[in-house]
Amino acid sequence: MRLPDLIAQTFEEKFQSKPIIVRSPGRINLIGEHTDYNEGFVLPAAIDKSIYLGFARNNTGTCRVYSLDFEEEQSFSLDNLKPAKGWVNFVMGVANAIQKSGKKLEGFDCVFGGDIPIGAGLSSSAALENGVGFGLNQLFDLQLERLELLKFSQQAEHEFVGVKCGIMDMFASMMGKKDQVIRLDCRSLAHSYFPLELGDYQLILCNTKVAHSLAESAYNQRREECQEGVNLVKQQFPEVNSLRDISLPMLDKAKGEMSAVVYKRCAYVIQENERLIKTCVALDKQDLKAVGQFLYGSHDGLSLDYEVSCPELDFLVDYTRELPYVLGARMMGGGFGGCTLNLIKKTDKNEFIAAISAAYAHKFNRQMDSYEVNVADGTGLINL
Ligand code: GAF
Repeated sequence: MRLPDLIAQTFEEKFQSKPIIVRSPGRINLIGEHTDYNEGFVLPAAIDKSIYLGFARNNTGTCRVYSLDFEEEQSFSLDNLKPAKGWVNFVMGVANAIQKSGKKLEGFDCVFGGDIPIGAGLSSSAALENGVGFGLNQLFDLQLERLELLKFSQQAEHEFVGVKCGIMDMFASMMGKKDQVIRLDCRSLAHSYFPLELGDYQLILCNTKVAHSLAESAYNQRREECQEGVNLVKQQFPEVNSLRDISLPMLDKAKGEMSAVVYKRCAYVIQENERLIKTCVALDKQDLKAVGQFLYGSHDGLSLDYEVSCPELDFLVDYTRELPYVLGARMMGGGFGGCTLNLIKKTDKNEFIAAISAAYAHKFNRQMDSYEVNVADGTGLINL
């Protein structure tokens, strides 16, 4: 049975009413990692792996939410919402953000489940938050724009989940368009779409299947380190507001004031923004070899300077470096586990997956997963 049908069927069994069904996708990011919260650029896209959610009003003050994947039901009242434990925070966080904006919610039932691998760095949490916002907007006719909804998703992440994430994941999931990559300026939220034309090449994700526990604390710490760098550069260049405004020569002028760690974090972000701009030029010229080199450059920066990689991710990227049919690879997302993104020749896909899976299993005594991803539309209603 297709996932949306399964959601509808489960909903009717549990709650005895017919739901509306929302699809909300995960995302990939071609390049531009840890640049979003530094007001830089990112190059993500929504993918064909999604969470599906069914919603109906229940005419009470209580919300009942069932997770198909966790086989667990949670309920909460809309009065005085507070962070709790586990996945229900993603739902409550969005409901809370909507209510704080002055919009009125009433009791609802929800069933959700999906095929975005959890903890793989494909933004299943942003997909869920966007799906909740989108569904409640429809259900209660709140007249909220997509841009408002995705900001509520980010607010939920900050206030209920405790991760001070940037805007990239929710933006890509909500605003994605089939076969198009989004070039997003995370300062102004100005964005443009362009087709991802990879010719004989395609993107394959390799999932390390590890999620090191450092991820959340290190993420917030990186944000603080970047801010510390900005504050120090600002003493000499008062016009500076974020790393986006800082060039390497400017950073170098303040180098004596900052720790070596803060310096390399900031240098990475500045270089990653430059790499992204060059990647757009290379994509425009269909120069995929150059794109591949920028992917490796991004990985090296993330691993050595930003220090958000891990042995499993490094191994998967290093393994590809000598393979003639791989143009580039890098870790993707927040880091400390999850997936690598690989630009590989279509004809060598099977050989690639077999070889890298065997090498990974041999090295870590653990199986990796691999996925072909296609670029898909963002969050929306679907008809069964
Ligand atoms: C995570 C965050 F949620 C994003 O905002 C972004 O910072 C990313 O890590 C790193 O680029 O996915």
